[in-house]
Amino acid sequence: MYLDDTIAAVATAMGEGGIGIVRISGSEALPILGKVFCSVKKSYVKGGQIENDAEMPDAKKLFLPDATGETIGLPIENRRLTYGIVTDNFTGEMIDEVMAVYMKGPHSYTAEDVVEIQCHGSIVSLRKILALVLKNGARLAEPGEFTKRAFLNGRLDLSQAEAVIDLIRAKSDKTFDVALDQLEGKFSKKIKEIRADLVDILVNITVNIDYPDEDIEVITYENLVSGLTGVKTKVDAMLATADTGRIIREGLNVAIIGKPNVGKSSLMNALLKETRAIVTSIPGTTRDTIEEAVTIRNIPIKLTDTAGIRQTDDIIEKIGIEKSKESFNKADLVIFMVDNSTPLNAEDYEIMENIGDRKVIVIINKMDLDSKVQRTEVEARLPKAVIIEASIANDMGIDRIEEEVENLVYGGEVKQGDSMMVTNVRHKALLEEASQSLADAIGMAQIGEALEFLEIDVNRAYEVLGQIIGEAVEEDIINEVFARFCLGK
Ligand SMILES: Nc1nc2c(ncn2[C@@H]2O[C@H](COP(=O)(O)OP(=O)(O)OP(=O)(O)O)[C@@H](O)[C@H]2O)c(=O)[nH]1
Ligand SMILES: [Mg+2]
Repeated sequence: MYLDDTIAAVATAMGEGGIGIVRISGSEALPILGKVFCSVKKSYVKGGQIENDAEMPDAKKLFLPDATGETIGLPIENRRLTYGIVTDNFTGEMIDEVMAVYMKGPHSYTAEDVVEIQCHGSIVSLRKILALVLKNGARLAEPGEFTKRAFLNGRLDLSQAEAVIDLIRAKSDKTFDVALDQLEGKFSKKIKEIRADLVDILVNITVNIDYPDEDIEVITYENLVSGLTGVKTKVDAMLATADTGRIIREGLNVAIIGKPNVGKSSLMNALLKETRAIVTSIPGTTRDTIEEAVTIRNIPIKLTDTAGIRQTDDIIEKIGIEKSKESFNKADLVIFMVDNSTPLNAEDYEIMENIGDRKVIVIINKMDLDSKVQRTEVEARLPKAVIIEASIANDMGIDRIEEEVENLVYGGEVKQGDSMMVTNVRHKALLEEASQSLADAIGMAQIGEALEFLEIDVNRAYEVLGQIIGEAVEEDIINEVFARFCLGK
């Protein structure tokens, strides 16, 4: 990591847009801007030549985009958008009309000097300006490097930096909210609170090990067990949100499964609110799996409609059915649909057998027709399933289905408004490790193990929690010990 060089990149999406932004960060950001940007009207610089400088106030002359060394133009003020022209300082060619802003470090995104050039959002303009900035000494930034610098410069902690990526990638309101809270530091604060609890315990342990003869509070195993258990409870409470968090972040994989002609594609269309899949009365209409993204009650969902599962000699249908089974295996949630107007048969039973213990919503569809299927027949085979009676073609039961999807995701534990959630697999793994270390430490305290052994596990928990927010470890514990106890020896 070379923090002393200056990096640049296009900060907006590479496509057609009203504006596009080239971002520069580092000590050379402002000098580079000075070489390529001139804050005067178009008429002043054309082809690098000053056409009419009569109106330019002398005192404010600052930048000149040609190689003559002369300066002209209004000075760039900190955090103030300035209108001007970007001109190639090597060839004199005018590139684009832009707005430029300079954000002096440390009050900038990266905590370094940052310059952003807003040009017309064409790939041509963006490429040319970026190339020019690079030619003037900046280095092309690596992916995420601006945020990495914000972290290395201490403006964001690690989990906040990760939240930036989540924010950018958020596809649903909920994902966005969770990431925003994480960026604001609510998540880090929680981790810091837990670590502060651990420091208290660690300090006690360390002092008792190193200075047993000093006149200090003697630690009891009873206290240790209760203290550590308190911390572990908090870690576990965070972990409990992780499954929901992952779904919120990555989306829930939902597969609609059933024998042919039960109404799977009709349900797909109803949930998408568009006619995406072909619906006909011919069994075997859907031959390939159809995947679509949809947001149901703020939950991002990958919805898959599948080919009806049955015995068939048709080669294409056979392949489709294989794919149905794959979707079934991958799904976080299975929606199993049966047709109320025909008695359950071997095909239905086989699918039910395969569902076994998995999360499932059973839809008894076509309730508008004469009943040939009893709820109890399904209950007998899938005692844990949520069963919904519906008539998709008549728009009945869709609400209930959406409601049950939501219930299953939130598991009744995490409330909608609660955005303090573990959404990141790295965080989840570290929290699990912390929880395990704490469990080990508690176990040792319960049987009165030597403090030295306990300390290793408590330290480990403290360390892995620190890794979540990217904090340096050992040193702060040491500092804390001496600050509190004034041992001074
Ligand atoms: N009476 C009635 N008919 C329905 C209902 N829902 C769907 N259908 C009809 O059932 C037939 C099959 O619907 P699809 O949605 O194509 O069924 P599918 O499960 O996707 O069928 P395959 O793709 O062949 O596996 C169509 O004629 C639908 O109009 C319902 O609630 N009531
Ligand atoms: Mg279909």
